[in-house]
Amino acid sequence: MSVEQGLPSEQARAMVAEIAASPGFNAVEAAVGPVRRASLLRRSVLRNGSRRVCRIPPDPQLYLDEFAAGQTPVVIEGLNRSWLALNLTWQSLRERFGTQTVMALTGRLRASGNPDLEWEKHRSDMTFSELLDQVLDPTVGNDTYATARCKLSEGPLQALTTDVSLPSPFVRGVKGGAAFIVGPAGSETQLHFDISTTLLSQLLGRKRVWLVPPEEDVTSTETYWADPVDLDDTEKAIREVVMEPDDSLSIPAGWWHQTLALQPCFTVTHANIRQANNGHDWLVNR
Ligand SMILES: O=C(O)CCC(=O)C(=O)O
Repeated sequence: MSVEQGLPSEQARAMVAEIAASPGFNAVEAAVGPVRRASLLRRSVLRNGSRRVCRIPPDPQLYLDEFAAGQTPVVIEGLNRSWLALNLTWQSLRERFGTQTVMALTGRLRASGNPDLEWEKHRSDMTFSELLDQVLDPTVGNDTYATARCKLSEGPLQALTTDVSLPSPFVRGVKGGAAFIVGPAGSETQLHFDISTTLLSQLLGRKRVWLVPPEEDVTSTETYWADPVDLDDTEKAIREVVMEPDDSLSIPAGWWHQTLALQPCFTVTHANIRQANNGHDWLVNR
C-alpha cells in the first residue's frame, strides 16, 4: 500500500529506514555504488565532450597508447596503403574468385525479427560471381549481405587474407584474424557490441557507422544485440563517421555500433589487434 493509498507517512518512513538499514541493501549499495558512480561520471564526460571521431595517421604508438588503451573510437587513415597496391576492384575480385562457392545471407528484408541475430534462417549458397551481381545491383539493398558469419575469409577467399593483413605493430602474434563483409549499397548491421576491440577497414565503397558508448542506456533484448535507438538523439553521446576506402575504424570492445553501406562495400574486420583485446575477460572477470 502506498502513501497515496493511505499509508501513514511515519509508517512509510519507518519502512524506508528499515530497508536502508538492512544488511542486504547495504551490501548491494556497497558493491554497486562505485560502479554506478563511475559509469555516470563517464557518461557525463562523454556527453559533454566532443562527438567527433578523430582521424590519425598510421602511427602504432599513438593508436595503441592513446586510443586503444583509452577505449576511444578512432579512424586510422592510410593504414592499409599496401592494400591499395593490390589495385583491387570489383572486376578483379570477380576474375580471381568468381567461381568459388560462398555463403551469403538472403531474404533479409522479409525477416520478421533481427536478420543479423537470426542469420542462420537466411543462409544461402551461390558463386562469388552471383553474390557480386547482387552486391552491384542498386535495387537489392539490405536483402542480401555476406557478413562475417559467412566466413568468406576462411574458405573461398582465403587467398586474400594474406594480402590484407595489418602491419605487424598493430597486431598480436596471431596470423589471419580477418573476416570479410561484402554487401550492396543499403546493407546494414543492427546495433550490437563485440567482446573484443575490432578494426574495421574499408577496401571498397563508403560506409556510415554509428557508435554508442557502453555507458548509454540501450535496450538490449539479447546480450550483444540491441533494439534500434534513435541515432539522431542529441542527448546521447552518439558518434557517427563515414568511412572511405583505406580508412580503418577502431571500435572499442563494448561500444554499441551500427552500420549502413552507402555504396557497394567490401570491408575487412580484424579482431587480433595488439591491445585491449582480451575477449571475454573484461565481461566475466569483474
Ligand atoms: O560492416 C558491418 O556491416 C558490420 C561490421 C561490424 O559491426 C562488426 O564487425 O562488428
